[in-house]
Amino acid sequence: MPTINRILVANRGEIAVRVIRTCKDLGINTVAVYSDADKFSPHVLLADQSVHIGEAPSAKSYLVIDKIIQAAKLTAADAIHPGYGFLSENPVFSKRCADEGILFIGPSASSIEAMGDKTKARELMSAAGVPLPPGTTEALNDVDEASQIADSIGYPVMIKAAAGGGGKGMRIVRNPADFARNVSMAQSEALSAFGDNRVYVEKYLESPHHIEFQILADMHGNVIHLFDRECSIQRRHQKVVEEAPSMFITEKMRSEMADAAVAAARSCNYTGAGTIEFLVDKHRNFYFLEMNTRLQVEHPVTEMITGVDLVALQIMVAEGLPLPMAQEDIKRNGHAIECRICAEDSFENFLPSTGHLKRYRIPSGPGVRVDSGVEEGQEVSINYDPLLAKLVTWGSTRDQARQRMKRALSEYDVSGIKTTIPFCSFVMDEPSFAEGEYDTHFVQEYFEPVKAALNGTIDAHAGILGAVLLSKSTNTNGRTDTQSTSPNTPSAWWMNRRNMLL
Ligand code: MV4
Repeated sequence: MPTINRILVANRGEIAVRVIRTCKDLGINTVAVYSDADKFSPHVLLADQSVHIGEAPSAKSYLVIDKIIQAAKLTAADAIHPGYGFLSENPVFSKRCADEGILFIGPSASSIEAMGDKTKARELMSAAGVPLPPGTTEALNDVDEASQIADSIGYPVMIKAAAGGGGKGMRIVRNPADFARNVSMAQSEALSAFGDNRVYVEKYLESPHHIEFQILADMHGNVIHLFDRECSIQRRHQKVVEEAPSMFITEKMRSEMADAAVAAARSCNYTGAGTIEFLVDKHRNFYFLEMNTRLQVEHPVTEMITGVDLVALQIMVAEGLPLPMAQEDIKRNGHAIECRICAEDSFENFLPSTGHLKRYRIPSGPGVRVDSGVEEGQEVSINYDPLLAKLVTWGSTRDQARQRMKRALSEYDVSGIKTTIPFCSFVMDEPSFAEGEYDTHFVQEYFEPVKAALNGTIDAHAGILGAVLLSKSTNTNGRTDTQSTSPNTPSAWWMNRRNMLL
């Protein structure tokens, strides 16, 4: 069994920092890679070693497989953690690591490939008995035949790119007369975006919930799930606020969806951490959407309610060790909410905001976790994802987590660039969120009208939302619970061979 002594983290920002922290907990050496723009970034300062890999644009640094492999060889790293984005779901990279004798901390190239092809994924899920939105599992060839299929599914339908995912290359068709035209447009869009013109058709679900399950699989056939996350608050297919557990599903559904998620992971011989995304319609029917073969941005909400370190477990299973716990050992405790703190102007269509981080003070206190990838004084450029940090709060109840989030957002002090902090404060105070009754139309339904009203009057930042942001939350229920109240008391098998607590 390979033992990992040194991990190269092929990423930057908050996720590189997140991974390095667990490596340190486990006594594993770390290597950071950095572009011209990241010479003094936190992930570089935190790692034991660092290797410069090129110019600021990611196409010339973080995305160049040869440079990452070269850096791993130079530093004698045994393994590479890809984080999310960049090379994390690139089967060529996973394969290259294997060929070079470097452990890729993630699934095999074949699992990544199978789930990256959305028609292939639908085929596998269908065979595994996982419910799918009605539609085709094969790419559309003949438009007339496809049109008949759409008729039998019933309108509205959605045309999706086989090579797409995450909302890229999708079209809603509400009317049979528009079908053929939309198929050919979708095909040419898919060809130019992905170099693959295959598209398929699905029943379009109105106002669904986006609910996903975290799974973990080892190389010994053990697959477990770590419950669900509600990710319905999105704008332009980017999640902004996530929480665990979902308020929408019943315990019976939770257990059915968890079984489906485990079956989905088994169907592609999955190993490592993965996420099965589902759409849940208003009648509470659930359908497989896609599988993400990486650690997700929103993984901390799962960590907060289960007390598990997902990165530590990714490393263990990559080494070939069996999962140190069984399904029945995974318990839920309390509620967690995550707000994505992005360098974006929420009031200008979430346009990326760049500049000098003149002031950057992060919140802390009971039930607060901040996974941040930037520091005061840094430049925020357009070269990378606008995610600066994730603010996560835990509470023994959902409302305690929400009150703590309001307090933490009000403590967050950023100047020099615009962030999604005021938007997140708006979400926390919006009654539909406070009640836990919202779906994927949240931003459209509740934020857009408020924004329009504000833009019609005064500077939004000095307006109502500014007041919300500045107001200090006083209600934390007088409780001082922190993560340490987790019931997941360590027992002997929770200790790995490094004698570390997971
Ligand atoms: C859908 C859908 C309705 N019906 N598929 C797929 C990727 C995701 N980011 C958007 N996707 C959707 N697929 C069917 N059959 C609605 C969406 C969708 C959506 C899903 C989750 C969260 C926000 C969304 C916003 C618009 C559309």
